[in-house]
Amino acid sequence: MTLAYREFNFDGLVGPTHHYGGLAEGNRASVGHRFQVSHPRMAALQGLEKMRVLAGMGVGQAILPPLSRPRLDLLRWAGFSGTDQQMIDTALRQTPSLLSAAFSASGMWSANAAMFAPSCDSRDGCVHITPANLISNLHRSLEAEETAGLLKKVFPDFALFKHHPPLPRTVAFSDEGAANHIRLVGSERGPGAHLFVYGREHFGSNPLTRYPQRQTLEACQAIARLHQLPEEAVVFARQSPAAIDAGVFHNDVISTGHGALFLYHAEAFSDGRSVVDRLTKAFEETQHRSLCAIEINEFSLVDSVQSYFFNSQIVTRSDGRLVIVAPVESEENEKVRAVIAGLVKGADAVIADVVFLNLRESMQNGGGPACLRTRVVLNEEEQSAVPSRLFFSEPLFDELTSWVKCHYRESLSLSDFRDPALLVEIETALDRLTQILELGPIYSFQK
Ligand code: SUG
Repeated sequence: MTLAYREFNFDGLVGPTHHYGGLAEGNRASVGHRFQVSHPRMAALQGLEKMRVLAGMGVGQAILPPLSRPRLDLLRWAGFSGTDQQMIDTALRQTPSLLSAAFSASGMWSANAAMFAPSCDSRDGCVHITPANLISNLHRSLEAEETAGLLKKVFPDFALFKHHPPLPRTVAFSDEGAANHIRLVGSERGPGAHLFVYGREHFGSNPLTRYPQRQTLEACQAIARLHQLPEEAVVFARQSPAAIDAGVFHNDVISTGHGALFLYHAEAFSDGRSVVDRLTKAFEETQHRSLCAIEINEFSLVDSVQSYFFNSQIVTRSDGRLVIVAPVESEENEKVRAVIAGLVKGADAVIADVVFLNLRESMQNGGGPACLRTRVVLNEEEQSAVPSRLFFSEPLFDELTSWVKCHYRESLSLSDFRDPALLVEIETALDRLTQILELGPIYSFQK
């Protein structure tokens, strides 16, 4: 019997402490908005609206709850002592960035939560999940263990889902999850072909870059092995140093793909010609059809980072046509807008339509549409093993919208972290959320 597979976008729900810490070096938006006032309520509503729009097109949509913040254990590790309140006050005075790291809502960018391999792709027929260790940034490294625990709740049948631990926390295995991975596939039943993108080779020589090279080749190779992907279906590619220095901190800021379509900027990769040749060969040999690889050179790396065009989501709507879901920043950039218009022009265009979404609150931290979701391809048996409330529905959207409006602050700045009422508000909100999602206690404060 051939199983039907469906791609789901699991979007990270924006957490109540969404703020701008300027914590991510090499991510221009993050650094550029350091300590500016954020709007958690609006951020969460913008994220929910994206889910509603995608679900409305017939795209598989599900939700991942936020991680619990603040992580006051970080402050204790760093030598602060006294009551929670005293630690927060002292940290704000002495090292506001560390305090910001403890409160970071960065788990919302679920593209960095993990890498997944569908069961139709792996040799053992299991769904493989490796949470990202995210060691390149302190605030993000705090996510790994919690994400691993959360994913075990979301994908609880260990006969179907193989949960690997995050890769060892060392520079050799620096891993940022699915943001550096693209699965391309010729038919919905799979198996697919896999592009893994890295910035640095631990056991090799590397070009000098001003900004961090977050993903290593060794991490990519380890995941391809752990996930039991056939060698002929896997391609490893190095990001171009020029892209990293233009602010391309993850590959999903400079190339993207869906189905048999691969869109990439001319300067995305080192030796880009060879990358596309290798990918085309791997795709054609494993999928028995041709890859539609479209190179974009009509705008610069700078335009790519400013517009976040490549961080659009390309999705299949219910009539089987592709739609590109782009951030409004792409519409505002004239050159990018012209390229999009060209892509969707004509009845036989590869992409049928474009939808622009306002995700500015997340964008101001460098998180576009594709950062807010991770793609998980599941067959029917695997879908039924996921807690059903996590799948998007209009009633759930209404409930979550009221929940956000009731519990989230309209605005936040760093000094608000001193307000003891905020900690109570967060716990009340997250406690209520686990009831709405019917997940039982998942947060440490609930145990
Ligand atoms: O890791 N920003 C995130 C953005 C992640 C975007 N994800 C993908 N491209 N898939 C990062 O750089 C900023 C947090 C702050 O500065 O407060 C931050 O972590």
